[in-house]
Amino acid sequence: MKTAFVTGASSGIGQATARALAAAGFQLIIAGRRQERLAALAAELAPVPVHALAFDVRDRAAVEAAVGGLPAEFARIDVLINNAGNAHGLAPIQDGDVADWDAMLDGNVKGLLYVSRAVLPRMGEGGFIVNIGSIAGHEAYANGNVYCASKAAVAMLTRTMRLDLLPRGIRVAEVAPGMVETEFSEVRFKGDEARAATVYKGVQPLTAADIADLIQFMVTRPPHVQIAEVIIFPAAQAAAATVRRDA
Ligand code: NDP
Ligand code: 8X3
Repeated sequence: MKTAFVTGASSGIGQATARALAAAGFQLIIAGRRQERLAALAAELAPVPVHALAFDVRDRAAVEAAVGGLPAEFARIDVLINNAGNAHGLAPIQDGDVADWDAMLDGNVKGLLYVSRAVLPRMGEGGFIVNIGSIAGHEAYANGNVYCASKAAVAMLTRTMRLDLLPRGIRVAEVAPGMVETEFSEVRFKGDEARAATVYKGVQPLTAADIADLIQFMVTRPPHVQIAEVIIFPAAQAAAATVRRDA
C-alpha cells in the first residue's frame, strides 16, 4: 500500500484530500495542530491505516521529531501534500501586524520547507510532492502583500524543487486555487464569521472536495506523467480580485 502524507489535514482542503487519497487506495499520515480533529478523521477513514501527527509546522524541532518517529509501516512516503497554511489579516502594508507576517512566512514558507526536508529522505523514485500555493502567489491583490509573497515563494520553491529532485525521480507540482470555501477566511479574519461570509457572498466558490479531486487525479497519473502547475478557479472567478457576483 502506498503512503500519502497530508499536512493541514484537520480542516478544509487537507481534510478533503486525505479522504480522496484514502478512497484512491493510499494509507495516510495526517498532520495538523488540532489533535482531536485528526483523531476524528482517522476514525472516519477506518479501516484505512492512518497515522496522525500533531505538530506546528513552524516548529522545526517538532517537525523533525514527528517525522523521525514514524513507525516502520509508515516510514516510506510516496506522496507528500504540503497543504498546511493560512492567511492572517488583510491590511495595507503600512498597517500590517508583524505577528501576522511572521505567522504567514513561518507557516506557509518555512513550514513547507521543514516538512519537505524531513520527508525527503523517506521518499524514493516515483515519489510526488504537491505544494498548495494560491492564485495569490501568481497575482498581486490589494492588501494581500505578505500572504501573496508567501505563496509566490511556494510557487518558486515548487519550480526549484522540481529541478533539484529530477535526478531522484521525484515529481513536484503546485496547485494554486482561487476562492475555496473552507475555514480559510475565518482564520484570515480572526474568527469574524460575518466578514468571512462576505468573501463568498453572491458567488459559488470551489469546495475543498473540488481541490481534492484534482490532487487525487494528479498523484494517480502513471509514473511518467508530471502535471507541474495548475491554477483552479470557480467558474465565477477570472482573476484574484475579479469575481462575478449575483446581485
Ligand atoms: P483551513 O483553514 O480550512 O485549513 C488550514 C489547515 O492548515 C488546517 O488543517 C490547519 O490545521 C493547518 N495549519 C495552519 N497553520 C498551521 C501550522 N502552523 N502548523 C500546522 N498546521 C497548520 O484552510 P484551507 O483548507 O483553505 O487552506 C489549506 C491551504 O490552501 C493553505 O495553504 C491555503 O493558503 C491554501 N489556499 C486556500 C484557498 C482558499 O480560498 N481557501 C485558496 C488558495 C490556497 P490546525 O489549525 O489544526 O493546525
Ligand atoms: C486564497 C485565495 O485570493 O484569498 O489563497 O488569496 S486568495
